Amino acid sequence: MTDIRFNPNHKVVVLTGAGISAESGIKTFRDNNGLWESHNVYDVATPEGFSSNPRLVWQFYKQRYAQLSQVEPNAGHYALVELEHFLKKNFCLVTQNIDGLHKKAGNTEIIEMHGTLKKVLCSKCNSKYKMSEVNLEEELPRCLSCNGILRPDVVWFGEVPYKLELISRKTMMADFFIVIGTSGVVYPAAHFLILAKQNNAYTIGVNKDLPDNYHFIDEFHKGLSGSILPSLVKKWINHEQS
Ligand code: BJW
Ligand code: ZN
Repeated sequence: MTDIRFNPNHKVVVLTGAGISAESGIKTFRDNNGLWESHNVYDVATPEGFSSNPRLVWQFYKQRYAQLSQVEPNAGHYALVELEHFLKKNFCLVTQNIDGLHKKAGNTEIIEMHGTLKKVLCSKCNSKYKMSEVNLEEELPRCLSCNGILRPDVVWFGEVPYKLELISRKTMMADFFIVIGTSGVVYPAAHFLILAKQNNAYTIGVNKDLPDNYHFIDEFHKGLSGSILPSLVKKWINHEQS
């Protein structure tokens, strides 16, 4: 394994998935006890599911929103704050998570490619509101300006994720691309690792199991991100040997 060290001029892109929040108590999607277990993915995470049963979809996302007030970032999230402090503008954090834990930990430059649970979107006029401004007692929250049905501002299957152009650009310029806690099953997120490799980045994986797209990883660290990421980051930024 290469003994890599970052310097502040290195451009580093980090892509995180549900695994980084697992140790905060948020269930991942595809592990055995995953979130989707009692729900068919297509019922709760597609525009078609929302059209046919918006109440069920709202029930699902209200539960997940309520959970956010009870969870805290873990050591894996905080390690990425340390990395951002070291790299400053050369650090780019892309997350598929909608839980806001990277921001709560203290990262500032975060691209939430699958949206966020903190906002809602009008399905009719596209107005956006904070989830905290919405009356969640209502079964189907409504838009204040057009009375359309509001929906969580998240990206469902069949929809185009946010900021793809920006993420592609950052990825193509990266010296290092680090994928943490994502199964590599969902595209286009899974494609960024491939794009990074094609553009000669050194690619690093951190996961408790090998992801689907592991062929594109140069250096893999098997383990729980909350346990192993803090010492990896310290080593990468040369604070201490470990
Ligand atoms: C740990 C750990 C610990 C656990 N430490 N590790 C056929 C082929 C290819 C693509 C398609 C296809 N058919 C359809 C598609 C497209 C589709 C897709 O990819 N489907 C696949 C399932 C096949 N994609 C889309 O529809 C996307 N849009 C799209 O393609 O638009 C068209 C287009 C785009 C661009 C260019 C041109 C056209 C949209 C995808 C939206 C995904 N949305 C969701 C829901 C978001 C809202 C919500 O959260 O409710 O996003 S689905 C769900 O999956 C969520 C996640 O962000 C996403 C990824 O999951 P993630 O994060 O990888 O979690 P898990 O559970 O899968 O994995 C956890 C990992 O952590 C595991 O590896 C564990 O080992 C690990 N782990 N504990 C370290 N402690
Ligand atoms: Zn509206």
